[in-house]
Amino acid sequence: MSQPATRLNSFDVTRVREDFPILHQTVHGHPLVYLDNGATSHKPRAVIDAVSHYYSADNSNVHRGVHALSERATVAYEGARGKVARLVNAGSSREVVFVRGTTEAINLVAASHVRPRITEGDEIVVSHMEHHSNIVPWQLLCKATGARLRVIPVTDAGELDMDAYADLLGPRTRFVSVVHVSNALGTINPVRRIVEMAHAVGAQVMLDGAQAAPHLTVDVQAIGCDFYAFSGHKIYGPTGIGVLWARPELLSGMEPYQGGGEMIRAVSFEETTYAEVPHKFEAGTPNIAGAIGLGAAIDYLDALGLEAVAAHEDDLLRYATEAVSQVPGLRIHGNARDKAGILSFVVDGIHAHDIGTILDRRGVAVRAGHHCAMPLMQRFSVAATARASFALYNTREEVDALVGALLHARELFDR
Ligand code: C6P
Repeated sequence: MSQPATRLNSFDVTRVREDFPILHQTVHGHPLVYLDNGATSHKPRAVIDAVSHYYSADNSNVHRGVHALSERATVAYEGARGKVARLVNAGSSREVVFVRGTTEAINLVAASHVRPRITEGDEIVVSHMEHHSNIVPWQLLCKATGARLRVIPVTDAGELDMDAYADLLGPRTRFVSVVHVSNALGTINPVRRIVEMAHAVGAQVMLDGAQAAPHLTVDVQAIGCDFYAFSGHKIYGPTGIGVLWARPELLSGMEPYQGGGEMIRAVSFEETTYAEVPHKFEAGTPNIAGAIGLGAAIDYLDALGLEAVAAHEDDLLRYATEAVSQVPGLRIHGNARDKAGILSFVVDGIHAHDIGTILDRRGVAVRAGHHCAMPLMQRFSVAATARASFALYNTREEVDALVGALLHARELFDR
């Protein structure tokens, strides 16, 4: 396995880039500048090797076999759970459920925890900056139960209106589910306060950490939340693997999400008893290679040092925010005081999709669209934005390439 490139305080991005084979290619004759990390990030050699090693040396099902390969696979799979637990500072690895991704984690909590505890007239609070995966599961739940969805407004700067949040909370509030870092604005929400305020009225809180886990140090105990979710593929791990962290006493009291093998203790036609948490929530053969790859991604991040990574990304975001101001007619959406990793913008007279296409011809990959946050786009009266999202392997030179390509787009449209 390749050794990580740097250690804390000596973040050498040139060396780091050598760990990512995919970065070294040209697109339409230009060096690839990959700024679509919010959608998914690339994988270091260590992750690719870990997945490959599992399939070439250890491939077997977990928790079932008594033979050597199955034991090795189980150790690696459960080892990955322990790494996730340490990453988010969980009390124990039993608090970590492997799921497909953030979307499945939210659906699991909605179905297994909230739905059995909610009645008509109860309220669920989300915010106006949520990804669809933190809106639609709650809408489905409200439709089925008669509960009401309440929405925290977003200010023009792209921050949550915390006074309005305080006003929304009340005796009917049962559950609050908000995003830690917005995928369309980059805003870092004040999650500790959000949790404190919800707990003060007896409501529980889930945080969507899909865009936070790649950029911030997440400490679920310090935040005080009840549930936390993130996706492996956005933190340099494989697709199809994600994490639900939950307070152990809540997990124990939750209904199973799916039934099948792995999640049972004993089955008869009269009665089935369930396995201990977290296995109770992992029916069927899990994504073993995905979990092992995620564990390798966490090791990789750990070796680089999460603080060094965050500082590097913060520098890039500040540099980019300043640099894009050279582009005539460019407006940034999302000017919160606390931001991470994401620069969303529109350019007067050029549709976001055209920006995406023109940039691509220059080798610059950004996302253009509604970013699965249509209510937020409506809030800002735009159909779409272009979004540059940064990862630990991006450089200031790549930001310069982005700006150059944007100036080129401006020229084309001004002709
Ligand atoms: N956002 C983006 O380009 P999944 O698909 O389950 O791994 O993650 C869903 C999800 C949930 N919450 C937030 C804040 C997200 O950003 C995402 C995924 C990608 O912004 C793809 S739409």
